[in-house]
Amino acid sequence: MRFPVVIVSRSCKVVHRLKQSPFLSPASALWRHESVSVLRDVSTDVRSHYITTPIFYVNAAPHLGHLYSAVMADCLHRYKLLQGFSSKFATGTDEHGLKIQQAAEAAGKDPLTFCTDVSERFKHLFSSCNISYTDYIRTTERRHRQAVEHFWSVLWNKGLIYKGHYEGWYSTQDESFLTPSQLGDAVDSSGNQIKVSLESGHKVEWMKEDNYMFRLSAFRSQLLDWLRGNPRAVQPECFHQLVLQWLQHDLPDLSVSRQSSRLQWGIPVPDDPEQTIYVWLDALVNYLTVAGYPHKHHQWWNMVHHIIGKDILKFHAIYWPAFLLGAGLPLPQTIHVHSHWTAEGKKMSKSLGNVVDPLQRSEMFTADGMRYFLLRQGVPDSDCDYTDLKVFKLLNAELADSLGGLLNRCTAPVLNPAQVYPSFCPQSFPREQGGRAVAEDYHMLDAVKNLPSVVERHYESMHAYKALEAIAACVRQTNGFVQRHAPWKLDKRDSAEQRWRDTIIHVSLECLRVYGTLLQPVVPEISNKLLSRLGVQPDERSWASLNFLPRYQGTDCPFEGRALGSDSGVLFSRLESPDADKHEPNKAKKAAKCK
Ligand code: ME8
Repeated sequence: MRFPVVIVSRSCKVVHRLKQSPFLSPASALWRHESVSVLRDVSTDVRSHYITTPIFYVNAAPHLGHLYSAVMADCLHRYKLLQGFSSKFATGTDEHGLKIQQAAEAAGKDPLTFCTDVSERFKHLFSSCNISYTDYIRTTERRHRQAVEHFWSVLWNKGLIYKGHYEGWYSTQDESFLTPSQLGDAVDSSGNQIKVSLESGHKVEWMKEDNYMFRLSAFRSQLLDWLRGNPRAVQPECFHQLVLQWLQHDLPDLSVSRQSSRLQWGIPVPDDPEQTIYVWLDALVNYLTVAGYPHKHHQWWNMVHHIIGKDILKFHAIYWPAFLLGAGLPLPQTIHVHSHWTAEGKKMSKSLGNVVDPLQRSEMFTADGMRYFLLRQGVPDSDCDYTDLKVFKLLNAELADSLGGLLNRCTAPVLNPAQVYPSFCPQSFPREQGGRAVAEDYHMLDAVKNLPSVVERHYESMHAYKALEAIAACVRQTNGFVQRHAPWKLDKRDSAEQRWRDTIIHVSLECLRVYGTLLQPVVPEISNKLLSRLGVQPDERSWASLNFLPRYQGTDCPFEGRALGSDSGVLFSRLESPDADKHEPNKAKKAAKCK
């Protein structure tokens, strides 16, 4: 069997070209900036992207953090598709290991039935929230067992796994080995002194076993080279630095099996039923299983984006690349790390009883509402706090009032009795100032023209909150434009006034078309409703179809004169909360240092 050469640097070739904005008129050149247009080299457009979430433990019900990772990955996947790439998007459940074995015992169920029940709850949550995964993997599937067995055999045949002895601390809750410097002292609920992991707070136990070891120590310098040569391999930057810092220390070999007498619920080591494969090795290989490993993974194992929480960084940025290097497989393109959600300022935990149920919240605020909130308020670099009040405030302000209000104004029969995309009049809104448009209007046009490249940059780097902040600012500008010119006050009997009124609405609908297109990865249902109302057909919703306000540039607009869609319903219904108006509005968080 042949394996491809390890490719450690595979940055996508993108041709950047500075271009004069068509919206720059000489009269206003001083206060407007040049826009940057990003042109893709067509030879790279055929690349296939593969996007993954962690596979989630089935020991407990899904919580808000799980949905957050899935929504982030879904946003990236939908964005790649809109850009014309092919994209595979995998999520699923991690079903082996001691922790699951114990949870099934406690529930009085056989492990597989227990896993199936909880895995179905994840599936239900994801379908309720429009998580458009293309593959759902369960580690108890046969295809996965075959992939893990093959992967193990490759490492074994290369002499990277050897029979040894492990003695040290182990956290079952984290399924992780810890060094003494990672431990702290604590007292359990019965008053006993215990050792806990400093990072997770979970209890650790002393473990002493004969088992198989992976030669992790042999990969330290290769890992350092990979990270130094690929400064964007782990994002955001603070997490990249953290991994480099970890690698300054010795990297001991890693125990990759447990005695079957202790752990039965897992995949047996090939040719040694006395040992069960370590759950993290088992779990990480899921990414390869979905890609078609061991025989058909090449198309997808080429541009891999892992989305993970900060709690599992060590497994993904040290163990996993070391396993892949050992097996002679390419390393991921990017590991996108995000921080955690807390609830009312506290870590979410079953014992505190403050776990936010994402399914119940998505029923309360709608799926798009929760998706918008998580991506608008979630800042990957630092922890974010969840409260229901923040959700009410944000969704009412930005989805119901600002975006919904704009659509409603521009499509209301009183202003648009013909229910069409009206005509643009170049004399009313000329490229040089001198018509009815004022300086702020040109400024808005520039902002909307530049918006796709701004949003593209932020979606690429998984800073959706910055993309949404930029869109929300443009929506406010367009509302300002309509308010400033008050088209409802223009004289209906005067044809020049009518042309100007139609132009105001045409420009506003063009802005809305851009917002609807760019918002598709975040709020697919709302975007669909908005674009359908504007009469934009499904094949006119891609990134390539954006072409904002062509009539201003002197070319034809395919929408001009077209009938609006018939669904004139409310875009997003205002949410009612008794406390919502008592508090000051919360501003979206800005990027902060990693915490
Ligand atoms: O670690 N805020 O599964 P897991 C944000 N099975 N995200 C959170 C979060 C929070 N408070 N809590 C959890 C496992 N997450 C392994 C993964 S992958 C090969 C194996 C999200 O059920 C976040 O993505 O404990 C975190 O990394 C993941 O859920 C952990 O899920």
